[in-house]
Amino acid sequence: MAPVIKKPDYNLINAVSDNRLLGLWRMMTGYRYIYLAATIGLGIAALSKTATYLLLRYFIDDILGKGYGWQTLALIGLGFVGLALFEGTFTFLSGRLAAQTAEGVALRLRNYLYDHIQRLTFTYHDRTKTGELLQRSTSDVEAVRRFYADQAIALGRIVLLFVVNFLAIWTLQRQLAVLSVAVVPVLVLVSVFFFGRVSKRYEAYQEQDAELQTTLQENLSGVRVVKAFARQDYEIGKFEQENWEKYQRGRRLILMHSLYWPSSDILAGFQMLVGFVIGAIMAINGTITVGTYLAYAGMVIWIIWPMRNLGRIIVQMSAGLVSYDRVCEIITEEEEPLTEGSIKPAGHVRGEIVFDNVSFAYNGGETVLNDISFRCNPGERVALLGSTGSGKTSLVNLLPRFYEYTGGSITLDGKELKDYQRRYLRSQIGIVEQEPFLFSRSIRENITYGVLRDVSDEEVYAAARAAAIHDVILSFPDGYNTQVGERGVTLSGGQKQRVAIARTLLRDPRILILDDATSSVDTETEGAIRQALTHLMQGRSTFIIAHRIQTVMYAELILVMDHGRIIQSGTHDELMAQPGAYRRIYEMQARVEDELQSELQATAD
Ligand code: TTP
Ligand code: MG
Repeated sequence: MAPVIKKPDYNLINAVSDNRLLGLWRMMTGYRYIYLAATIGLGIAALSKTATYLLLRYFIDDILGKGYGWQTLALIGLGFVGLALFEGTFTFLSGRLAAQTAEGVALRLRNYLYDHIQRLTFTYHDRTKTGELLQRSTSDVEAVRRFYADQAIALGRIVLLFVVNFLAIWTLQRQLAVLSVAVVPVLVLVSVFFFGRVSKRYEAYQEQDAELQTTLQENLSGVRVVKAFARQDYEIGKFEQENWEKYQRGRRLILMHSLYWPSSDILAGFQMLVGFVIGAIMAINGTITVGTYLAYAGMVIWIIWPMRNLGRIIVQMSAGLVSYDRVCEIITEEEEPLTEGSIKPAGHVRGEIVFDNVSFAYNGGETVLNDISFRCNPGERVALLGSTGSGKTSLVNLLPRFYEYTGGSITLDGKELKDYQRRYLRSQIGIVEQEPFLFSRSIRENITYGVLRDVSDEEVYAAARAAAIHDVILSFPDGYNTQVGERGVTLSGGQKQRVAIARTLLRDPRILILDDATSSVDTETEGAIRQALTHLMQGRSTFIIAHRIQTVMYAELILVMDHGRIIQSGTHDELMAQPGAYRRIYEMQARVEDELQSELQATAD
């Protein structure tokens, strides 16, 4: 079955908002009732706790020593047990429901981000570090998850405990109630003060974390280069420096936390002390009963301690909010519109391509292509030859609309390329990249990558034969099931290129782009591939980028490029008939071949 590519059912773009709390609220769509249930569970738990203290007061003041029978005492005992069970059960339920919400939101967020990142433009990926994306898709999502699982629910708990216990004390004794919340405004002020500071430091910390991830990720991908250049010490030093910076920023962040704790502790402790003492005096004077005093002492703890936690929660929440912003930055990044454009023919393209005065610049930079004009008739081969950096890759990258040309026009079958849907175009164009990438999957999976139908072994073999890789694959112990290591390191460069050629051929594209596809292959194998391709290229418009004249000489049109311009064009014979770069390259390569031949002769003799 062909995999159906579908967007996650929920579009998170709605959740992007300058008001972060509103955004987080929208992100909860579909889980709000569960979260509401979690809050209600909390409320019931809070009520049970308070009821326990009220029962205690009733027991001491109205039952104890008043000559009630054992039945009454047993009933009160049952009441205590029941309330404790109630509280425990609902605290548990509430935690579970909150976790369900948090995990659900995080799951959706991760899926969405992954999906979204797949759809971003080449330009975005060019300018974004992989480590940054990794960090935001993992660590920042985790901070958002904790926001729902721990912080938001804890905040709800604090508010509920506060309200319930305050009201309960209020019914017992109003002055006491007012007294017991006297420092709360100060606590809140202190929390808010730290909140702002922690936000900033946390943001700096996360940024550095992303930096560290990038360093690590690049180092691991480039491990061969590092070893080859014996730059381990330098790389270790660089990592240690980044790590040290993270440590410093982490310390500054923790400092804020550790400053907050003692200040809130002092305030809370002071508050309780005063409450207890004044309550005790009232009890001694007879203003309140002993039972009321005990109940008050119990309940006031559940006002003050959670309040003291308020600061910590608010401070941690700031992490969730900052991470929310960082995640939103990816969400708001525009996707590459794959299905935008009016042209999406039902069948295949013919492959008539006309460049008319095309110019192009990467991302608003200097132009790397100028005045490019040529025509490729359906089924013809166009060869691109030119020094490195002359713009060959850039030119062919315009065809699948990886990047948009900035001037002139390109038409495909007579219609402007910009009007074609990208997805359609890419289904018609097969490209063998200059540096092919293989996945850490089996060779067969790599070859059939991107083919949305069942493929028979015969088809796979045929493609592999054409790429002159079939016999090599069979020589591996597991044949086509051989796993390709991370980045295909178990294959040689030339073998990777040939697997990539097979992968492209299997897709049977109408337009074929071979960007230096045989650069890592020896002359003999290249000859074999060229022969097989000659057959396969028939009926397809093909762009061949190569440095060897032998590879390009049979093309119907040869373009010689230099500094982003076409300096010569024509067939092999036409170009040979005139002085210029092409003939120079030809003669040079011929001379090298000759010298090689005669040297071989000399050694053989
Ligand atoms: P390329 O088009 O990559 O040059 P090339 O393919 O002819 O070179 P080679 O034979 O080595 O493969 O580059 C042309 C210019 O464009 C060069 O100055 C680098 C620049 N460039 C970018 O700025 N961003 C890109 O993504 C690429 C591919 C090139
Ligand atoms: Mg190139």
